[in-house]
Amino acid sequence: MVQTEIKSKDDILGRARVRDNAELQAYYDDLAKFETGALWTVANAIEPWEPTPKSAPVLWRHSDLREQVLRSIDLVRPEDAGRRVVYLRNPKRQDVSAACGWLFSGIQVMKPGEKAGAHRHAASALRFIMEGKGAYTIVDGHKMELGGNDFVITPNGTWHEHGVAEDGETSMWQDGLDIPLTNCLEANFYEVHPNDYQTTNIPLNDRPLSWGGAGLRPEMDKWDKPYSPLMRFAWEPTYEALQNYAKVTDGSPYDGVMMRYVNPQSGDNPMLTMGAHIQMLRPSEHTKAHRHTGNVIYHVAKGEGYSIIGGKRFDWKKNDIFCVPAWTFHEHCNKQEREDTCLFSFNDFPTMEKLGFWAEQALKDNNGHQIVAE
Ligand code: 1HN
Repeated sequence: MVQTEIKSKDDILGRARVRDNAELQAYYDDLAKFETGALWTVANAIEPWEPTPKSAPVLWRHSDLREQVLRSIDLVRPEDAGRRVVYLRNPKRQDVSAACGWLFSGIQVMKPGEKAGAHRHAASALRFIMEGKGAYTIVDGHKMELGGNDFVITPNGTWHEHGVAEDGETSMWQDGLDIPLTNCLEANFYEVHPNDYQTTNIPLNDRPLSWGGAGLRPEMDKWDKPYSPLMRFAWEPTYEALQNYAKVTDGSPYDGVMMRYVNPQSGDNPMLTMGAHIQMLRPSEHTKAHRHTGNVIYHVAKGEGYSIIGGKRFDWKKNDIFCVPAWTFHEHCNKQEREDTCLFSFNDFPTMEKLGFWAEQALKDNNGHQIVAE
């Protein structure tokens, strides 16, 4: 039968457009008996015209979550839970426990004197500190103290444990992991430390003390690992760098004043699979909309504003977390007229770039701004 009637965007030469009939159905049934199928029955679904993200844009409000996270302290011990984490569940990614795309995120809480044991896994992890005093993490024997808005990495395969000093305060941080990605690729391993906790002679804070000097490379610190020798990026120098950069740049029309956390030895991303940014929106700054491959999870580090993501407005303030799924238009706005606002974010861009999947597009219509759905 000759097909002439155009039914959809897919009904063109170069797309699968075979109409069903009884003879074909019988053929498909026979193919199925041998664990096979006709490509043209699935071709359009596995070859979308452009990325079709499964994740929904979501805002997780600190005002909702803080109390819920604190409740877990009296309900479970880190020794029993492994990690006392309330994870952020994307309504459309519950099957893989992802917050967005193939990225996991959660909020972890520990009280003074608590210690979560050492383990390692193929997935990479990062943390952004929200509140508390005396928190620390130990990564392959390198113990680092953590303060508010510090960013710390746990590269794949490194032993890691966390705790809060006896004289510290209950501490909370956001965890970010590529564990859904690692599981999707069927590459995850998990191991518990044979001695439960690491023992180390390495001086406290040796990573930031060796590599934290801007533009300075420690001559005697030989580092041949594929991840950053600077594992903790403290907030004060980060914010100072942003403020300085803001003095001499107009910034990006899509991201404002944006800086990437990098491995100071190589200039590459701090870890192989995940990247991170800090960005500043100046008073009343409203960026233009763009979209790109790769998923992003944002954490409001300072101030308040809103983002329009996929045509929907999300109003946020300090310690709120929100996500921008792949290939979804997004723009950000600082609602404050006198103060800057800062967004920390982490992403899967290094994976996208290494696989050759990076793509980016500006919104052309409506002067670069989305129309907000009511
Ligand atoms: C993990 O190892 C940590 O080390 C936190 O603090 C969250 C979520 C899934 C798998 C491993 C941590 C995690 C995790």
